[in-house]
Amino acid sequence: MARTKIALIGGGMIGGTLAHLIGLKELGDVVIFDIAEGLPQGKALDIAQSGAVEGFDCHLKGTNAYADIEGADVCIVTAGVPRKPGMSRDDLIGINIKVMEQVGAGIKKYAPTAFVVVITNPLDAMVWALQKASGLPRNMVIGMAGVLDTSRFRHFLATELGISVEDVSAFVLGGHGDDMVPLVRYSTVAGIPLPDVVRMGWMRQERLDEIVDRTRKGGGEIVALLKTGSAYYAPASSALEMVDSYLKDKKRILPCAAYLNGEYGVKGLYVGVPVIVGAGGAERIIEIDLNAAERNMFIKSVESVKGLVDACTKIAPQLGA
Ligand code: A3D
Repeated sequence: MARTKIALIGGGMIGGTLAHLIGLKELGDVVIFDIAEGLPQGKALDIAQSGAVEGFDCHLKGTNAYADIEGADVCIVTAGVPRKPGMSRDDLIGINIKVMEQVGAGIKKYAPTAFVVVITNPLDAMVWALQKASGLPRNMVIGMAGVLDTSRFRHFLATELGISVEDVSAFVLGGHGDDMVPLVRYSTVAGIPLPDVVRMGWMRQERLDEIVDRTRKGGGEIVALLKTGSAYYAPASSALEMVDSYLKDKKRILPCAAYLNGEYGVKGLYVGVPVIVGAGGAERIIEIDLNAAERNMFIKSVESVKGLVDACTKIAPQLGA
């Protein structure tokens, strides 16, 4: 039986964390590709040596050659630059669109049947660019953001209520920006919708509003603390939840940036929505009912994504064709 091969395109903070987690979870063998010479090789060797202590069998290779990702079952893309304090995700577009063009060409040539998860920011525009540049089927290219955003929401809620994070389920829609849409009505504590948690007197409405706001700005809070880059532990865990569902055909329903072809009234954009992730990649988009306020927030978020994609097509017109 062939061993699963996972290619990490970008071996920086998230790429290195992904490689270590993949080893610990024995999800597959790992190739770390990066343009920086020595970095992917050094990380691969370091993590491989942790296998003896942790007791995992995983072949790891660091490389500067795309040929080494040949035949990968999964590619996780973090190549590019992250935010520094004072920068928005959108400030990264000029550099990262060029990176997506290179990465797309590499994946097209060497791993055209892979399931691809994009993490590079600004996420909803970069996953669009990567799909265009690689020409891979749209259902096989998705973006990671919603799993991370919901994990932040769940963490804040569980801490506030003093309960296990396992009993908090959260729902986030829209683009991965500060105007993302945390859906309070569809988020629950042990099955109890958050509006009922407020009605029961367990949490004040103002406190819930503060948590929603903190979730929206969750990435920026970490950038301000770290000062030299952005979050990487939770983003890596979040991407692997999606990869795990693909590799094991679990059919988890996960919030992912998926290509919309009319769903939610949106056509031709990648936007965060609930998706069934299985062996067929993004197998089905779940359309939930939105009330007027939720729909307005969603439309605003989609407008932001559209603005970013328009900016991409100005820098790289060949992608828009
Ligand atoms: P970092 O540690 O800088 O790693 C990026 C790596 O990409 C570096 O090792 C670079 O050498 C490498 N790289 C640059 N250009 C290329 C290229 N052309 N080909 C191959 N490799 C290249 O960043 P990071 O790992 O902290 O973050 C990676 C990306 O993820 C950034 O764009 C972040 O903004 C983004 N990010 C997204 C989320 C989401 O939730 C969507 C969360 C956190 C970070």
